[in-house]
Amino acid sequence: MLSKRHIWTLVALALAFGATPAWAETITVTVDKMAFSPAEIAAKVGDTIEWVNKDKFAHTATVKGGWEVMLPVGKSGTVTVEKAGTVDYFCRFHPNMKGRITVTP
Ligand SMILES: [Cu+2]
Repeated sequence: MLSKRHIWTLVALALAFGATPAWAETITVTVDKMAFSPAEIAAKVGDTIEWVNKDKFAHTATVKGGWEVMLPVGKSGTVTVEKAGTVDYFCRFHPNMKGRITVTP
């Protein structure tokens, strides 16, 4: 039989851990007015970057020789960073749109 105290402990654990591991974060980058904002972010290995396109145009987050995330109007896309280093990305449709992710272990 679970006591009230035990139930609250379980609720607290569920809130603390949520759906993803406690150490993994989601970092949101807004895409609007032909720019990534913030343009430079810091992340840790295992974190997820989410781009939310609030612009009137479709965009991408593209790494030369690497991954590409399509960002249609009003949509969002994610990438989970899996290794440490600096990742420079740009928009394939508007190559002057640039962003940088600095990933630490
Ligand atoms: Cu673009």
